[in-house]
Amino acid sequence: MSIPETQWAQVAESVGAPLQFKQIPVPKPGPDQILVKIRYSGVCHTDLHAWKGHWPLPVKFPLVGGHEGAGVVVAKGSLVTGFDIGDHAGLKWINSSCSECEHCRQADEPLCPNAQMSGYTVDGTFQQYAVGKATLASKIPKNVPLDAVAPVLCAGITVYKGLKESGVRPGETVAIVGAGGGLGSLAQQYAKAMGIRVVAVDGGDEKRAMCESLGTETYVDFTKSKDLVADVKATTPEGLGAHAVILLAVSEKPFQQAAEYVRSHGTIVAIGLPPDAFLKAPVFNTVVRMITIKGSYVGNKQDGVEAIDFFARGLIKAPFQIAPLKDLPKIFDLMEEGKIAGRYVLEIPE
Ligand code: 8ID
Ligand code: ZN
Repeated sequence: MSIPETQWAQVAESVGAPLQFKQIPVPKPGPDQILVKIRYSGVCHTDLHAWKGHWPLPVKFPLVGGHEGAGVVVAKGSLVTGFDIGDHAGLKWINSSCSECEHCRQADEPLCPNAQMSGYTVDGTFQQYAVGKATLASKIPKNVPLDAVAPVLCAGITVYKGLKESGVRPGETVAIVGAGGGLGSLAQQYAKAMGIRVVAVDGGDEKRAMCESLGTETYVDFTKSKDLVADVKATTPEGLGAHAVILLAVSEKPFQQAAEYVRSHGTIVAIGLPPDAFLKAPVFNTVVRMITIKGSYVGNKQDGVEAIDFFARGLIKAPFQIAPLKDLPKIFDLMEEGKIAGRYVLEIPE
């Protein structure tokens, strides 16, 4: 397999600078890395946060974003044993971790203080060829379509982990806030596959139609509801509230509101990362209703294996639209306006 010296990539020179679709060098894999010829890459709202410098964590510039990259292994370092040339692989948000700190030893590699993130601290998957540490890359079975599985590599794994972290059990009800977005569409599918009932919360009729097509029982439109708390509670058994709330929205309000419609003894899991936002809940109600509020951040290697396995068994079917890599700026515009129902997946030129 011949690997070129240069390749097409979407590059941001500095925070918020117009993206440039241009030729850059193809990276060479280090001893513990694989080089993946990316075929498809999902576009996550995190990529927009990175480009715009929304978070209190420095971003590398010039930056090639992207962390839902699915493709084919075309080269590997001398220490790599887990992949052969020609295998299908996924590059995810956690591109590498130290393997030696307590978090890594406990298989919590996303918490490693020295972790590198694809499309944030190292170049990601909005390019034809990208590198990642082999032991953190995902194996993708050959019969799994690379376009549809791309969003699973961040969105799918993250919501699957979040559902597990919530402790919600089969038969119970989860409120998914931001259900019409990329993470939300996958969260509905994982919840359904896990036997969990869903109240979808998002805005607009296009997202309503998408949520209904995914089999959600109820959709609460935050742009139309006059009393969101009452509307969410009314859909839950005995009107007592959702057993768990998965917060995926990119706005602060639901992060303050969830404590009002979560069920007593229920759990709120914050996953969305709106800039400069705070979680706030009244101490009295949190105590006397025994509410748990926690964060959840991507997933570890095993979460990745399990989430991809759900997909490979045909249990996860979330809508996605395909666009060429050169259209990334248009997709970021749509995302910023909240106009994307589900996920966009970029087709990377051969
Ligand atoms: O590991 C993590 N914690 C992790 C992993 C991946 C992504 C966190 N994220 C973060 C992203 O950085 C982003 O902040 O999750 C958030 C959602 O990512 P996404 O699903 O890729 O974004 P999207 O497709 O734009 O969907 C967001 C949805 O939120 C809805 C929008 O309508 C959209 O459908 N929404 C908003 I904005 N305000 C809402 C509200 N008040 C709302 N839905 C309900 N109520
Ligand atoms: Zn992501």
